[in-house]
Formats: sequence, structure tokens, C-alpha cells
Amino acid sequence: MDNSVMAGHPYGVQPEGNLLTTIDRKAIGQAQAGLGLLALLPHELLLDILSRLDPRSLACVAQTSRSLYAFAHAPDLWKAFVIRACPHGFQFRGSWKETYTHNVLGLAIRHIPLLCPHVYSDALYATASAPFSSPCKSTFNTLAKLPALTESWSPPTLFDQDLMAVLGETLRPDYRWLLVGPPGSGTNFHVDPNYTAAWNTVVIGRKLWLLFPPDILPPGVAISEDGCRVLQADNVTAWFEEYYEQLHEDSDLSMHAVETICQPGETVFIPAGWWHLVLNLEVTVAVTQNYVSEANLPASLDFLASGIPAYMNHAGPPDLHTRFRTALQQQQPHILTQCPKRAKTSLWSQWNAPLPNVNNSPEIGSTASHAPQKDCDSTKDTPTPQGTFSFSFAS
Ligand SMILES: O=C(O)CCC(=O)C(=O)O
Repeated sequence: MDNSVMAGHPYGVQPEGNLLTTIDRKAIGQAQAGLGLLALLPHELLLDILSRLDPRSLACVAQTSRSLYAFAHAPDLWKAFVIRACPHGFQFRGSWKETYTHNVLGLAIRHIPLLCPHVYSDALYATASAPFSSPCKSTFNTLAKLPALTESWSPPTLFDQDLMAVLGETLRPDYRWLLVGPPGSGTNFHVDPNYTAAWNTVVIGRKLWLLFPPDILPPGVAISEDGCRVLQADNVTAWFEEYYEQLHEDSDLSMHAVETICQPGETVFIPAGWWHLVLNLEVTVAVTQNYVSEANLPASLDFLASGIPAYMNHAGPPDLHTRFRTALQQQQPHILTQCPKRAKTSLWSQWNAPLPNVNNSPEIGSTASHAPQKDCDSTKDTPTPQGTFSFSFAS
């Protein structure tokens, strides 16, 4: 594996877990003091507040203390300025701050990061432990939709059954994306929403895939006690640093893993319910589509009706189950007639199957009680592509 995609934080910021092993308590106090009263805020909120400043004010905030310097240099803040100021393109200069200075201010000034070793922040660490040169980090569907692209390709013939099409483009949940990301970007472990299967074709670049069957929790992944959230390393590169070697040393575990590198023109099939993680090894462009076919329809309907297992995301309106069933009944009644009443492997049995403990233990096979809970809030984790632009096609 290319180690260049494993770089640490450019400003020396550390993940919060490192606080537990830090002996220099005085330095920690100083870092807290550097934030002043802002130390009371969750770091995500602090970043959100900073994102409302203009570039000049943000640059002033960065002068006030080393801690605020680290926060005011969060790459996403400067990326947003660049994208707003340069709608027609820009030259990336190794960091978003320098890209801004170069492209917007026209100044050829090198940005040399000040080290902030006593700043402990998962929010900062997560956005930048992918290589400093990451051009972007974005979540699914936040960027402009691209209607023109919908005409330019169609699914591989093997995957052309798409039963959710009965809902029509406006009602169905988002289902196809263009993914663009630099080396080191990717998507951490998740199971696709609504018990959909997916295919993913690389157009440019290379993607490393790791897949695990539904009943095997990948190493470094745990389910929160309420069953709603997937707990894991903050980003894909952090997962690789911690667990990739460990996976290969554990033959019991690695025998369950499917690992492959996908190159231009190649397609990966992700069966419904399977855990998967993706690391872009190069600048990568890919298209992907999630679908329900007759093969996963029973399990998908089970999931939509029960919302269990809850860590598997539900996407779409709360009454999707009724809408989907009704539309199928009206447009393709024979499919429902042929569809077994329940999935062969019920999702309930998957839920009750032994899974590793909730404490992020990578041990497979130890039992944990995952009593079904239906009252999880709707803010549970969604798959988080990191450093990857992803565009939803118009619906
Ligand atoms: O290509 C990627 O980065 C990941 C895609 C993926 O996992 C998904 O669409 O569910």
C-alpha cells in the first residue's frame, strides 16, 4: 500500500483519545485556555461558527492563539472560500489556505503550517488526517445535482432490475452518485441504506475495497449500545493505520473479508447488507447505483417495515415501506406475489446473531445483546465519504 496516503495531521493536531496517554497536563491546560470561553463549545459547533466568518476575519481569529490557529486553518473552511471565489476553476496548491492565497489574492506565499501539538480535536483530526493535499471532503448529495449525466450512462446489464423505479424519480430515495476523490479519500465502513444492493464502476483511478458479510462486524467497528450508530475510526486512513495489518494477521477474520482493487472499467458488486469500506488509491472518478431487485426485495421490505437493524440507514420518507409496496402492487403485482413473505435470512435473526462487543472490540464472535430498539433518533450515522466529492444525479 502507498504510505503517502497515511500522513498525519499537517498542524500536529492529535485525536482526543491521545489525551488519555498525555503526561504533560500543563500543555493540555494551555491548549484549552487558547480557546477561551469557546472551549465550552463542541468542536463541530466551533467550526460551524468559524465557517460563517469571511476570510479576513478568519485570518484574524487565527492570530489570537495557537489553538484557534489550528481551528481557523481547518481545510474545509478555506476550501469553501476557494470554491465560492473561483467558480470557473483554480489551481490546487497543496493546502486550501495556500490555494486561497494563490488563486484569490494572487499572492505566491508558501503556507507553512505552525505546529499545534497540544490541540486535541477529533473534529479537526478527522478532516485532515487524509493527506494534506486532499482537494475536498464532502458528504453524499450535498453538491449540485447533475441532470446531464443521467443520459450519459446506463447500469451494467447484470444490474438492470431496479424495483424502486416504481416510485418515480421524485419519490424514490437518492440512488445514484458520481464519486470523485483524491488519493486517501474514501468512505468508511457502512451498510447501504434500505437493504439495497449496489454496483460501483471506476472510470478513472483505483479504489481499494474491503467487504464483510452481514454477520461479521469488521475489525475496529462496533455498534452503539442503542443499536443505532456505527462506531469506528474517524476516517478511512485512520482505519487503515489501526486495523489493516491486524486484519491480515488474523486469519479467522481475514477469511471472511473480500478485498479487491478496482481499476478503470471494472465494477464491484456490493450485496445487500454487506459492510464495505473504500479507499481511493489515486484520484478516482466512479459511478455507483443502489438498487432493489427481486433478490433483495424481501429483506428490503422487512427492513423498511421494521427499521431493524437500526444502524443500517433508512433513507427516504418514513412511509417508504407503504409507498413502495403500494406502487409495486399497482405496477408490478406479479413481483409481490412471487416475493416470499419474509426474507430467507430474516433481518431479525441477523440482529440477534452474535456480534462483537460495543466497546469497539475487534473480536469476532463474542456475544453482545443487541435488543431491537425502535426509538433511535434519526440523526444516526450516515456513510461518510471522506475527501470525496459525490454528486447525486437529478431525481
Ligand atoms: O466509492 C466510494 O467511495 C464508496 C461508495 C459506497 O460505499 C457507497 O456508495 O455506498
